Amino acid sequence: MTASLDCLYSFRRCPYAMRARLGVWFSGLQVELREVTLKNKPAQMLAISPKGTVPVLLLADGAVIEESRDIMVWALEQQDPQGLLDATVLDQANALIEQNDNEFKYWLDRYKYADRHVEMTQTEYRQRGEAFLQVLESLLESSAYLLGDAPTIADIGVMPFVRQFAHVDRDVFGQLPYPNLQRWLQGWLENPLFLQTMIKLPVWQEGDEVVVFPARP
Ligand SMILES: N[C@@H](CCC(=O)N[C@@H](CS)C(=O)NCC(=O)O)C(=O)O
Repeated sequence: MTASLDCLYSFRRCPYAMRARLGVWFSGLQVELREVTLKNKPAQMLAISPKGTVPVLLLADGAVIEESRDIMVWALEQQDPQGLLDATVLDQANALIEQNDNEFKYWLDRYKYADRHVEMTQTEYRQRGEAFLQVLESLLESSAYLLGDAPTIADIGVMPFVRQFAHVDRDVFGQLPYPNLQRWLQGWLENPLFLQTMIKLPVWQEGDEVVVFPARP
């Protein structure tokens, strides 16, 4: 039965892979999960997606989806029991994900690896990234999630990146004036469903037993 599962190549700590796993989790679907290491990507993954980034989803019919955003949408368009693709806020959700991917990620990388980008100081990089955090903070002032009282694709699409930003220096993040964002992030980090998407797996090798994700009773 598992032979027909769609197959997700993933890397536990990659924020793009996290959002893909969250999309699958919220859809209620199950996939085969293959944990990879970026230093030694499996030939099977590179054969279907030569650009060599994770996540990559190989569908049972042979089609390949190689962008994390498309994987979230693919999963949720099939099944969306919690309404993450809520049509009334979808444009806003897409705009937030675009700002995350095109702008925030740029400053996040420089904040995280400031020693490799000497044009500005780490503090300046952090402050540039905070422009996006301020947008999120103002949204979270009036609701539990970014676009209302329930999670949407915007929450799962940006949360792994905010998490990474916070983890650059947790003390600094804790002192920033974003109490609602901190509450929202903490809620995700403690959420059993998120912990389930962060389960540690051995690196996949041909011939391994299939790992079904998420494991559902
Ligand atoms: N646009 C891609 C970006 C994915 C991406 O850049 N993933 C990183 C890991 S977080 C990666 O695979 N990098 C390749 C490498 O480090 O060799 C997506 O959304 O899926």
